[in-house]
Amino acid sequence: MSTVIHPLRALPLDTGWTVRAAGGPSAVGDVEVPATVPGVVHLDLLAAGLIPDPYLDDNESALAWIGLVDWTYRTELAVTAELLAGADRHELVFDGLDTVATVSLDGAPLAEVANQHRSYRIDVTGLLTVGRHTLTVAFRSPIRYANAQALVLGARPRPYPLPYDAIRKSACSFGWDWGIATYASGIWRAARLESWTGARLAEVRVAARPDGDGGVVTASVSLARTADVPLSLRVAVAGAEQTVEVPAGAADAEVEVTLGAVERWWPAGYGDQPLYDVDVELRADAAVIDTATRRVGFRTLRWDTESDADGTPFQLVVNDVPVFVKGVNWIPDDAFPSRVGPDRYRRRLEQARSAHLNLIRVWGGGIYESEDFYDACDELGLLTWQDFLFACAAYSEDEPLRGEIEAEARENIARLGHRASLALLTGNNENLWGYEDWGWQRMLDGKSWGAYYYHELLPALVAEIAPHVPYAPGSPFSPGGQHPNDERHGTMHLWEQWNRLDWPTYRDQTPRFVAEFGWQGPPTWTTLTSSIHDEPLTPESPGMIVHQKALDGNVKLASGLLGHYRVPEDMETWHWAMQLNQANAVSCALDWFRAHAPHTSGAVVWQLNDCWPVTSWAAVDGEGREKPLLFAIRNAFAPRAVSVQPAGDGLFAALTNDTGEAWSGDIVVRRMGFDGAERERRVLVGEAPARGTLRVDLPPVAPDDVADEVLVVEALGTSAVWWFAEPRDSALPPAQFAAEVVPRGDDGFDVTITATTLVRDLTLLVDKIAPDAVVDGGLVTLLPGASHTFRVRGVVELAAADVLRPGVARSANELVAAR
Ligand code: BMA
Repeated sequence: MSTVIHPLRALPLDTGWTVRAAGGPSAVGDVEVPATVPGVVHLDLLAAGLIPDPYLDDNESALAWIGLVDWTYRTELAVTAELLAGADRHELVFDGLDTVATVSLDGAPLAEVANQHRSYRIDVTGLLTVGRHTLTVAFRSPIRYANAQALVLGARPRPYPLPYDAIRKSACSFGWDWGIATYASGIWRAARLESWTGARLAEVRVAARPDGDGGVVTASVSLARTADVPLSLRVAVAGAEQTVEVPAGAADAEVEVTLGAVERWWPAGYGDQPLYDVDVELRADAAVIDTATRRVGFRTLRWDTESDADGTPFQLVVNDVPVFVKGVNWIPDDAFPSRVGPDRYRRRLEQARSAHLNLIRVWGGGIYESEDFYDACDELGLLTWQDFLFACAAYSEDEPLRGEIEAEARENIARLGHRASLALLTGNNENLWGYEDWGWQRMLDGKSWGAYYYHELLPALVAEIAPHVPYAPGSPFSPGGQHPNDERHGTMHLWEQWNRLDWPTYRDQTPRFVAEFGWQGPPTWTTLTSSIHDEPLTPESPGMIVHQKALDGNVKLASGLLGHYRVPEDMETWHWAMQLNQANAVSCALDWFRAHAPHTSGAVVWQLNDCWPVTSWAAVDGEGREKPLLFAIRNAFAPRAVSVQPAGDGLFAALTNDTGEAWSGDIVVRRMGFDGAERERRVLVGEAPARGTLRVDLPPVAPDDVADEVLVVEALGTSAVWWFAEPRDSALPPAQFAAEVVPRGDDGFDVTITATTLVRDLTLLVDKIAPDAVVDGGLVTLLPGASHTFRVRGVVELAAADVLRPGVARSANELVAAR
């Protein structure tokens, strides 16, 4: 007898939802409001006009009650005879529930869930009859649940008050040193009803590897079945295909497809990103009953951690080419991540790529991002480094956490393992370091802290599910078993400069790989003033303090400024000074780390993005506007860059050439007065190999007046300036320059600035001209008589007067007393 098997059908459950408070201190009573799925409660209350925008002023504390409330979502499920016909299994599928909830059908509980980081599938076969059914998802207060669980699991160390480590929910949703606390609840990812017969693809694991000029794709699937029928599995990629028979009863199948010729996938800056669709079909008789597609790229990738004379490198090698990692750390792009769709991911990641970045580290206190994020990374050549979701805290190894962590890890390794961009999985953020240095051991008193996850469970799961993906137990981590944050071994996080020392002390360290370091600065002026309405607005006014989450943040901002600039008296100049100092700090570090390649083989800036409007380490603010820091990264990571660095009593020039072509030529070294007069000129010759760094000792220089001279080094088609004195101790004159604007049709305006005086770090804060305006660069130093052309987009009209308006074209000069 042959069974007729119908293809899997999916009915989206994205309509008709409502949500209401079901318990706890609701400030909106138990009113039922329409709910968006996917989404969270805050966004529904906001859409209903019941709460103000959480991101404005101090609405964060005014809305903290939301996290103490139990929220119940409800919708009606209209079941038709057609829906029931031809399927012997019906399942409710939730791609993400945030977080602790009971799912019920017609009032009868079906499942208890407690993990934001995984999906759920609930069998409702036999419960569905023709007619209307009520589906509810009743969330419990995440704060009250986490507190109760912390009592059950035992107290453990962490740097923030609430026990985010006792619940499998994005750590930063409880607040972070850049993040608003939302304690959100909701059906935060898609939900659907799946109906199928016989079998479906339960898990699809794909791997692609180059093989000479060709490539090999392996697809391994796990099946869910209701019937012991024979099946076949067909896998097609780039015109080649293979089919295997899957005997009745078999739960797994594997297909290998060999391709004669494939193009290699490269990280940004090293080549193109050709991607290939792998189409997987499950068939019963001749009929296709389930399908899946995974996009792959062909590249080899490894991290070289073979110890050397200096310690242990952490050198990325792609397609046998060593890659200097130009990275940024990534946090959720919105404190309500359900709002972030493909366009927003793409825009943010294009901003990253425009700054010559080639790696994005998805930090462990956030989320596993959606497919849209990793799609964009694959397409843009942005390597991804994904932390497993543990951050800065000790985690219990007991149930229910233990089982949940295994389930979420399995699911996400299988989901992401095929990605061309996926370069590294790491066990956690800073937990190995915390265990060593942050006084945890006394507090733990022998209790578990997560070592089992980082050293046993996670590496075993990676080896089982995606053995081709590199794994490291944590960040920072030393591969040879040394202290996890040892400068000589593996990855390092550098925070002392921001916390305690000043930024020139980055030059006291030559780590093998910097996975985190950064400096704070306020968001763009437009973002700041549209989210904080203090009157008067000062660095310490109430809203500014709410939107500054770092421990002693403002004190560190001020003390970090003093070595370089005078403290400005007015708010708008304070804002510029802090943004500039942030950019200067990161420039200093990046130039230094890059100058030491390949001993230092990568620098990952903390952090690319923000999740709301806040003073933070980000380069792009919470409304997506670019801070001067992004220009600093763009300048420092240019494919060909020169910097001047101190070495003992002297100086050296570092010529970094990340292009595939060697460079040779003159290295022109000029000592110049601030007035533009050349005082001394030396010409050296040198060769910067392809993908290499040349370090050249500069002849001794003896400035006549350190406050009034610079050293300019020209090579590689670019140049660098060395300042003998900090700006505040220098004779920088009030900046004088002229602006000329030329329209470029649909492509914005060219703004040419010609300097009369020396102008240091000229930057156009174009958001002050129009909120959506963008400019292609900044932090440009011009010698007297020199000019630079910026491209400004996102404005309809632009005149020189707009650019010369107070507060728009800014420089370091104005933060220095005129002499
Ligand atoms: C590191 C990160 C984050 C934090 C950042 C700035 O510790 O891992 O936890 O936001 O520093 O303090």
